Amino acid sequence: EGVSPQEYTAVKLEIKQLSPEATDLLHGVATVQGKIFLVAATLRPETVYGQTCCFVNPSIEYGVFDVSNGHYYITTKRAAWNMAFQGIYPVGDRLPRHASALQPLCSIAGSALVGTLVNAPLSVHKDGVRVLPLDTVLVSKGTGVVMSVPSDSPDDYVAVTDLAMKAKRYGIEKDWAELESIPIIETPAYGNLSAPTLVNEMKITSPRDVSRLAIAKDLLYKEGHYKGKMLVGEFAGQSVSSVKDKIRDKLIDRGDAFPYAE
Ligand code: A2H
Repeated sequence: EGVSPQEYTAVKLEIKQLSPEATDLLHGVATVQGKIFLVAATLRPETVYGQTCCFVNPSIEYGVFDVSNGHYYITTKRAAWNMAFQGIYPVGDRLPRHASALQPLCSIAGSALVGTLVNAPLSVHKDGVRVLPLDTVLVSKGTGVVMSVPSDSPDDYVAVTDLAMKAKRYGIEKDWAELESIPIIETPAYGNLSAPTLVNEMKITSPRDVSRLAIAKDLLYKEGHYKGKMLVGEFAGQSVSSVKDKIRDKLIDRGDAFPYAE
């Protein structure tokens, strides 16, 4: 991590149907009435078109936070606290003196969220995508919620492949990890499903192959950003570098995202 702030796009994944465990938990919290969102932090907002699922770390304790417009955000407490300083929660000048200014309405373990169905804005999967467990999701980065785009992220591709293969062990339905990846970005070096192509070329088979996944991620990030061309959506045919910010702005205008830095 460098010294300059990381500018994320925080993508709002509205909950369409809570998992049974999360339903029980939130049922008791009378104040939670309205729209609940899992908020995913991404550096590649142009990949929202290809979202096929959403990752949480089963052992992280997330919080449900009141945005007080009938909206509730689920993120790590750490991220919510950062967001409070960025004006995302209406705590005003109560910050930073009183740490209690922003408390979650309730806590919820990532494991309890698994199986929840969320809306993925602009994704080709209009019926929603599932929340799946991934223990490499860090509590110390972003919101602790990751939108999964297996077509363009080596980490995501290896993770969903592993989840589908060991669905029983993870306590998930196999189908949840197997929503189809459709081509969303074309790159000269790795074609139109660049992450699967590169991961298979490099013969990476395990999510625990962290060092080689980091290399793949680096290669693809550069290739996708500097040489990628959009294949879907309003900006199809244009270069990723020229439309990345436009797609981010579009998500923000639609109320599907907000800027988040840390
Ligand atoms: B990116 P950086 Cl398609 N733990 O979004 C682990 N990973 C996290 C995280 C956390 N708490 N929070 C965010 N991330 C992921 C899309 C994407 C991403 C694609 C390709 C590459 C890529 C879809 N997943 O990231 O360490 C999120 O995944 C490669 C840089 O802050 C986020 O962007 O640089 C990225 O890592 C942020 O990583």
